[in-house]
Amino acid sequence: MATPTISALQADITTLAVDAIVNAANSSLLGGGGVDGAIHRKAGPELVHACRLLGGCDIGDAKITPGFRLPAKFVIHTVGPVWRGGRHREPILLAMCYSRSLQIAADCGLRSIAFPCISTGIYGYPIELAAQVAIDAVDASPHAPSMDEIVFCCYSRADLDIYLQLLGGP
Ligand code: AR6
Repeated sequence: MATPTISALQADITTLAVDAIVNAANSSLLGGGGVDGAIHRKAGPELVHACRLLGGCDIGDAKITPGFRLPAKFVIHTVGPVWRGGRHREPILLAMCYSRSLQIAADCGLRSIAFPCISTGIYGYPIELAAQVAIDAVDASPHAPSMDEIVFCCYSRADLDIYLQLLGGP
């Protein structure tokens, strides 16, 4: 299988016309602030109706819905860990968010996926540590090779700079 293009960019993830965008949700899957709020606003009320049928989601797991009014065809909702100092399985749970999302995308035959910086906003995970976990999890995923394009979508320039440095970009 071909190697996917793995890149980082600065954007509002709700504008990306990829097969799936990933949502940094909470375990209720019924919406919230941050990127979750932005995704629900843009997708429209159909999204919360679809999420209600999913029965919530464990930390480190992921579930898929249509994208409704988003340019992305699907939303993969995952629940990152709350940062509690780093010794409460945060790295493994965060890595699971990326690997489970890729597994679901591959199972659904999707070819392009964009991730936000899961857990690094309201959940307080330090961005430098989270970005390394994210890159390592994607590299290690057996499902990554079935993708054409994997995007790390950063909301701030500072977050993008960290990804570009870790990815060895300019
Ligand atoms: N596009 C891309 N990234 C964004 C956008 C956007 N439109 N908006 C924010 N970000 P957060 P978490 C970035 O707080 O830490 C919600 O209430 C943001 O700058 O959205 O996983 C959920 O319901 C940061 O880099 O998610 C949960 O309760 C990243 O997205 C809780 O927040 C993640 O920040 C989840 O917290």
